[in-house]
Amino acid sequence: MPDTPISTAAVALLPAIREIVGERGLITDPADTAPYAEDWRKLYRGRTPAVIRPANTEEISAVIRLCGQAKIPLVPQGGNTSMVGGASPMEDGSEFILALSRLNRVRDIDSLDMTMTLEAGVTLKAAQNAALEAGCMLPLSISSEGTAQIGGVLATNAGGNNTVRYGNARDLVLGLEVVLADGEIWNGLRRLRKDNTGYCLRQLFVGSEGTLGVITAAVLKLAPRARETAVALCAVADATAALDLFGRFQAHDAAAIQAFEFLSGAGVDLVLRVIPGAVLPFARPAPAYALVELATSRPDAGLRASLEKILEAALADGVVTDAAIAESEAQRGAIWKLREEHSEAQKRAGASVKNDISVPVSKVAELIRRATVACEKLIPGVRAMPFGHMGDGNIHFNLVQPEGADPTWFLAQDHALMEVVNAVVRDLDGSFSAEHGIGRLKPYLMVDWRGGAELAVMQRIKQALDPHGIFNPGRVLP
Ligand code: 2HG
Ligand code: ZN
Repeated sequence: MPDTPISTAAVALLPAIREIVGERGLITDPADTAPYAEDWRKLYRGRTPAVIRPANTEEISAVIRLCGQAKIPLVPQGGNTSMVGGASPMEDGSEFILALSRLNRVRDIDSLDMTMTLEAGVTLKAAQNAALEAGCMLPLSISSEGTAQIGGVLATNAGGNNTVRYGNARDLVLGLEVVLADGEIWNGLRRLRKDNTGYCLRQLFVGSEGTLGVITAAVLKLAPRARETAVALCAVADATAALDLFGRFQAHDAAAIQAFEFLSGAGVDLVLRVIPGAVLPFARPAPAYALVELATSRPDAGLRASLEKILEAALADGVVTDAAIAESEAQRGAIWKLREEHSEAQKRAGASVKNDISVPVSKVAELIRRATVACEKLIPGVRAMPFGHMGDGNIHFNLVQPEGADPTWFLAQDHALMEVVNAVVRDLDGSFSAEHGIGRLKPYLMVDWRGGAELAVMQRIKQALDPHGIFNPGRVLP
């Protein structure tokens, strides 16, 4: 822990903040603030004078007004599941954490409008369940959905497993309520499918990672609930074969593809080794796997039959070497477990460097092949475990430290590894941050990747909306 003093200016503000949020809304004991100040990956151990937990939008507005006047920065935080330190305070104790978790009401669900209005602190899982109870579906699914909260999901424009069909969080947002830097509340909770009235403000806040305003509530689009789902795990020789398989599903019935995920053999082996209860549904491990989920809201769509037909043809053509179709909810869960436990398994295997990258879908196999060669050349023994959302072109090109290597040494190689991976990404017209955002980890890359007019416009927007730099300073923009 650094021993610089916690910001005295921030501490001086605490009595006034306590007046607004009450005793229940303020955590100041360092033992209690510590879990909020550390990120999920334990890469950032920050400090904060206090975690502020307002009970409603009005309290947030009053707190922000106060912090704006005193120019004390705030780090908005939802479920604290960021992969890039976007919700972690700095080490110098200069920033408050603004936790949204007490704003946890689903305000309204309308199954004719197919919308839900909910507050920022509702977990994604709770939102999904509420939609299901109303006979609809919230079609956003990420591995951290049990903990991640709607505010953070929107502020980071989360993507996840269903982007191939429904787009990212951005594509599901119809309206927002946001507290601005001067404390004003913008109520943009409209439920309209068409609304061409000037600039689309809500989309400015989605993906801004808490640097432009604090999202306190949202209206999300819902989808019809699936009547039939079919899931299969397919053993393949490599990413090229997986992409071939994706093309076959797309050609047959693109609209039925709910998720199409790629898994490396090394990644699945690791899950099987370190995650209790993980089971491979094949007699032998394969070099790689594709996980496909089809879903439809149409009755009698014959999904299972089309899944079998496509897999039979792919087996006959040698594109797939083995396939396991889930026969029950339990089997479906077991297949998804092999996918969803990748992050946890990699965390248990020591230090890892994450590259959350995207390329045009047609280039995914080339990306994996070239980036693997480049990383193995740079660090012999490094364990490339690419996985993720092949159907939308987003791969988590994660690198686990060589067996027995010093984790601190390996983590110090992160920029070098990211550089060789990003050189391939750039060559393939991709992005260095597909769905996890920029956070504290990657602002330095913005100059090179988004320099010139694009970065200049972003900086002007930041200056206009947050003139005193109180919202998540130093994140996103360099
Ligand atoms: C996922 O797709 C998440 O599971 C996390 O985006 C990916 O751990 C990762 O790198
Ligand atoms: Zn992902």
